[in-house]
Amino acid sequence: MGMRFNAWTYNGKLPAPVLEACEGDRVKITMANHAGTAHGLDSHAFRTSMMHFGPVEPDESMVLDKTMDTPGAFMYHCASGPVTDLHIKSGLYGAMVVYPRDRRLPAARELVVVESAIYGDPDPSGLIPGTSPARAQRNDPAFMMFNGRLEHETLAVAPGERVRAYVVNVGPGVAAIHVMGTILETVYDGTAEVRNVQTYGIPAGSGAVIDFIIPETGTYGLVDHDRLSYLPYGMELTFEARATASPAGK
Ligand SMILES: [Cu+2]
Repeated sequence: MGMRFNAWTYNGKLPAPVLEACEGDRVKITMANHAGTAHGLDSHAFRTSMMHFGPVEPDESMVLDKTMDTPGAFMYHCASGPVTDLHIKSGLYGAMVVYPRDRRLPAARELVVVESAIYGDPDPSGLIPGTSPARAQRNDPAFMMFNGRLEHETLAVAPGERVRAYVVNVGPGVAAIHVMGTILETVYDGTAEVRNVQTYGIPAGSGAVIDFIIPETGTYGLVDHDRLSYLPYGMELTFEARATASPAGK
């Protein structure tokens, strides 16, 4: 049985569209509120007064305008005063990637992974009508997911290929990112670089860039090792390495 969720969205997408910029770029984001209640937009990539993040009333818009000075995988989300938590948990979140300007990272097959949760229960038809405020307040998800979906196509990779995941954790809790079948070769977290870790913790509201190398033909799975109970719901990104696939950038 498929499940559907009446999400609140930016641009009709769950998660919201990936925003991409380079370090040193001047970025201008206009958020027009077409909904019936006040919303905002807070990107963690910005160093600016939080008063610029909204909220704005229905039929009004706001503009964020700033030069990006820090590369990384950042969360962005609704900012609506005291009700912000409920707005985020209803679907108003996404990833913003700021690429380094001068530093060239090794060629890799890249993907964005946004971890988040649904805080509502499906009716008999499989429809989750909205976020349960009680569940949201308890940080008590009905289930969790990657990239707003419970079903994922297997990703084809090649033996020896480097994969780079821009991971953003919306929450709740710390995402324990692990790739079954390999070791995380490099994790970029702020200016820190960690090498050869089995699992990397990303707290709610944060992100990291995670490189791993596919060691040989076979099957690999990116999971949250603390959320393996959601595996039956499809909370895994699977990589299939066949000898015939060609690596990215080659
Ligand atoms: Cu909102």
